[in-house]
Parts: sequence; C-alpha cells; structure tokens
Amino acid sequence: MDIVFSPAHRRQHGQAELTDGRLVPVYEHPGRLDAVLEELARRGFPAPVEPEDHGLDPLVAVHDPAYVTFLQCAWDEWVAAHGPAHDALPLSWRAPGMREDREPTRIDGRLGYWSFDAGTPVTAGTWAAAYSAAQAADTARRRVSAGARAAFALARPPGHHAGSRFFGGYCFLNGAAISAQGFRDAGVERVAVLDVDYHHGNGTQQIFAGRPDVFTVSLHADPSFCFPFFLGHADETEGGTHLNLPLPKGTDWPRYLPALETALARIGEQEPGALVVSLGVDTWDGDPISSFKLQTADYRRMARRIGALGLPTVVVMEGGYAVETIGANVAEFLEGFEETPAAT
Ligand code: OKP
Ligand code: ZN
Repeated sequence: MDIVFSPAHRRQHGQAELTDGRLVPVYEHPGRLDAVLEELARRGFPAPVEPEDHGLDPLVAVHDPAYVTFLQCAWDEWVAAHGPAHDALPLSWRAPGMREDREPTRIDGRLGYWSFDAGTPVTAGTWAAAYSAAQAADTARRRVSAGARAAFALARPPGHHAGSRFFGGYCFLNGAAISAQGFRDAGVERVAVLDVDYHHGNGTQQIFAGRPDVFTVSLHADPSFCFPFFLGHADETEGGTHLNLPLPKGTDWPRYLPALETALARIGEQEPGALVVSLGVDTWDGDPISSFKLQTADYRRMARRIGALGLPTVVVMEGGYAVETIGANVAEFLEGFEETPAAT
C-alpha cells in the first residue's frame, strides 16, 4: 500500500489544550506520527512518499473559501493582538439567538466564529501542517484514482471533526472529505466514507449531509456521553445519506463487530465505486482519552472485513493517542487490509 507522509505535520505542536478544567499538554502531537512511521519501517512497509501540492482547489471543494482564508491568516492576526508566546484558543461562541451574519473583526471573536471547541490550539505552524495533511489525503486519493488498490494518508492534524466552515476536535481541514470529493470529481459516481475513529465524525457528516452521491457512516462513542456531544445520534440519517452507529462506554470487539457488519452491509447496498476510511485507533483499550476496549489484533480483523468490500480505498489517519501502541494498531490494520483482494 502506498503511504503518503509529509514531515510538515510537525509544525502543528500546540502547547496545551483545555481538558477537565485545566490546561494540559496536547494529546494530538507530532510524536504520534513518529511512532507510526517507526513501526511501519520496522515491519518492512515501503518508505513513504511526500504529498504532491495541488494548491487550494481540493480544500475549497469541501470547505468555504472564507474559512480557508481565515485559517491562513489566524495566527498572524493572533500575534498582532497578543504576541507569539501562547497558542491561539477561542473562548466565546454564539448561542441560539445570537448573530451569525456578522463576522467579528477581532481575532478573539473570529476564532469563536470559525470553531466549536477550546481543545484545538492554532499555532504558528497550524496552517502549514493542516495544509500538508490535506494534500496527503488528496495525493493518496490521486494514487488510487490512477489505479492503486489502496493508499494511506499518514497525516496529522486529523480532519474528521472539521466541517465546511469550522475547526475543532484537533481538526482543521477534513482530509477524508477531500478524498471523497476528489473521487467524485474524478468521475466516481458514488463514494462511501467509513469513520471508525472513537469519536463521531461530525465534520464529515455535515459536509456531505443530504448528498446521495457520498454515503457516510460513523461508528463511535455515543455523543450522549462523549465529544463532540452535539451530533452523532442514531436518528440523524440526513435523508438516507448517512448512518450513525453510536456505541456504549467500554465497547469491546464482540460488541463492536455487529455494528461494523451493519455499516459494511449498508455501504455494500450503495454499490460505491470507492471507499474512504477515517482510521482512528483511539478505540484501543488503553487510549488516554477514550473508553473502548479494542485490542491490537482487532485492527487486523477490522481491516480484513473492510478490505473484503474489494473497493478502491483511501485510508486517512485520524485519532489514536496511546503513543506506545499507535504504531502497532495502525500496522495491524494496514497488514489486515493487504490480505484482502481487490474485486475484479
Ligand atoms: C479527535 B479525534 C480530551 C478532550 C477531548 C476532543 C477530542 C478530539 C478527538 N480530554 N477533546 O476524533 O480523535
Ligand atoms: Zn477520535
């Protein structure tokens, strides 16, 4: 499997995130990908290739151009107001009854206007890193469009919480959505997105809501108790174009598998021409911010089943915060996928 990786991911390294009422070191940091790279090399995977640069077009195919412009300028605006010593974090959001037709001019207001949480620091390198991750997802998709069975965008920051007009949940640009839309623009009539990250892929759901050409599915911790809290319930079907499979705390493989089978059956019914997988391994038993109980070997089982669809597939890296096992979990997934043949 082709692996697309950019060292520019290192430029997103926030100082702190707000968790449980305290500023704590960020969970989403460069060491995550270092660990994956090291494990893939150890297991003899081919050396990664760097993303091609296709500019802003793939980004604005799924994000509002005004949002993309905001991301490009946010750090400079923050430094002009507050200096470079601390990361930019939003503190105020609108609630029902407040106005969304007036974009604030001051950066503090603008950060809230274009986001939905305070756990996602904007830093000097955020744009460069998020841009490289978006290009990695786009390049992986181009490899598959050119005939590869599958490609893996080993990228960060992740993307599945980012919507057409907002950042949050460590995400700025939605690589999975960029890949899916890229398949559409390359002529694939129907595309499916399968999100197996522990957290609900609210950005992906929002971007493709009501789009019969892009069927989206997310398996995740029930938003009644888990971030992102305000989307991800089973009754959100987006006119039959989306499926949410919320799962309880402590879900292990025997309880995960039936939901995965449901997801795969629904995807199969759509007869898609391509698949995008949002691969989060924060479902691992021992992840520091999650509650599921998947074991390392379960990622091989998961990937065999996903691969059995036989579809041209882009896998995009999302979450996974246990640095000691993130590499093994990702490697098991990729090896399991590679055991499956392409449909003929
Ligand atoms: C991003 B991805 C943790 C607070 C959780 C947001 C989690 C974002 C997860 N103390 N804040 O889906 O893995
Ligand atoms: Zn996650």
